[in-house]
Amino acid sequence: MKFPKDFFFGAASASYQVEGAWNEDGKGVTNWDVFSKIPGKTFEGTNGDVAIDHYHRYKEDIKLMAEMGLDSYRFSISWARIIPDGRGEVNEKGIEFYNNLIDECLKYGIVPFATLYHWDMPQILEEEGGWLNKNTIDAFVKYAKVCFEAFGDRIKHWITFNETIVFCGHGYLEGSHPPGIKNDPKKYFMATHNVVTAHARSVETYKKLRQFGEIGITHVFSPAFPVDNKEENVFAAYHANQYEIAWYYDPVLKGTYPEYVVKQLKEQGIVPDWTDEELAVIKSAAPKNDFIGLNYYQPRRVIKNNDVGESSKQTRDGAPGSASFDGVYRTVTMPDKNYTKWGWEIAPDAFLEGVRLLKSDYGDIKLYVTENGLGDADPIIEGEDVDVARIKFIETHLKAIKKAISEGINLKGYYAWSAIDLLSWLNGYKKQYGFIYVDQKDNLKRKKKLSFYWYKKIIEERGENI
Ligand code: BGP
Repeated sequence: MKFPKDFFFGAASASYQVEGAWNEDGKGVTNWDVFSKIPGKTFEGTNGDVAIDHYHRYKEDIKLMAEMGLDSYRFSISWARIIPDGRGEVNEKGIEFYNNLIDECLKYGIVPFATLYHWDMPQILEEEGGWLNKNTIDAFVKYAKVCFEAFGDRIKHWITFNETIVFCGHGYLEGSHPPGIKNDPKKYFMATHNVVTAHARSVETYKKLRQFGEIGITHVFSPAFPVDNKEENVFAAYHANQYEIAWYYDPVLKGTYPEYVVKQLKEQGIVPDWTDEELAVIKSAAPKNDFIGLNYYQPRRVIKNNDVGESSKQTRDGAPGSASFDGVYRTVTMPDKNYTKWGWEIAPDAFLEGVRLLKSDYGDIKLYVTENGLGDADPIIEGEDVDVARIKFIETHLKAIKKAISEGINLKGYYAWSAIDLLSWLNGYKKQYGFIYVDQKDNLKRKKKLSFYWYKKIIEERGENI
């Protein structure tokens, strides 16, 4: 079987992780420009000031993507390039940059898939309370409208937010992303609700413009599975999925928050401060949401947390081994599973199981895998990046996607993370994901990896031999 004709074989990136040019052409300072420079916050103090200089080298990069045969490129727009102070004047130079980037994609027939918010927020807004301040919702909707009006003639696929659970969880529970607040569930839930509201209002705004494209949101897809059939562990997995899947997917797809979570938040006095008007727009926008983007890296294997009193104990970024913020469950590693060098489980089968569950909960909603990939310190042999492990990783995940499609799951595209080696938020440049190698020691020179040639062939054959 070949993948369907309208299935996108793509690859992704995010503005802060690739662009650099942090203070050029009128761009405003972002929360990440500031946060990454606080000593100890990022691996070896890396930051996105230069990143991989995609801002100046986008033509070269897109040419390589075209050579690889990408159907589509997912990138994000930096809010602070478009509206430097978050809510005021539009920066024409910022519009010009993304116009050029989009036109360069279209020149090669690459479909641009844009994310409006991949975590870099104008610093001024962050200082005014960021996602805790309801004015940020108005500012975001204005920014979204500016983008729809400027680029909507050519961009027909929009993602509002990337991984709300990550930037809110790291921002207000773990303190490892801006604004660096630790263990504050009240703020965490408040921020998530404001983001959901901003998403809903942006969907309404987009549909009113009648540009006849599609709009959705990208969520982390990390379904929880109990380690065994013990009732307490089955319950732990249920609880995890209510808080980390339903809390994010329900308002976008069903228009309401999950009762199970709302009830518990009420009991703890940490229910977000929401208005009837906000709840109404969340409800009215839900049927207009066109798709969900899934960022799938790994599932979670969970058990009941017996370490009473311990919560949010952090392990390495993203690796299993920590207790949930409420101390109810914990994620664990299992001896019979495979893990990456950074301790993330490799489990294409869990993806398949997860999307089957998603279908049973949410019906036939259109899905894209908007991120999936292997973070590795690639082997370099005689100057060549021979990333065999990445090929294997992507191949097995594409196989799972193919199976899902054959079962009638509405999956319309796959975006490998990432198109090109880039800056990892907390792991610097040593954790690589790309098809294209970027030589940090030689003027950021681009070089094709083994996976580049492999993915090119997969796309040419439309995945027939997977
Ligand atoms: C996702 C983010 C990406 C990217 C990826 C890999 O959560 O959306 O921006 O960073 O994870 O993460 P890491 O670089 O930490 O391995």
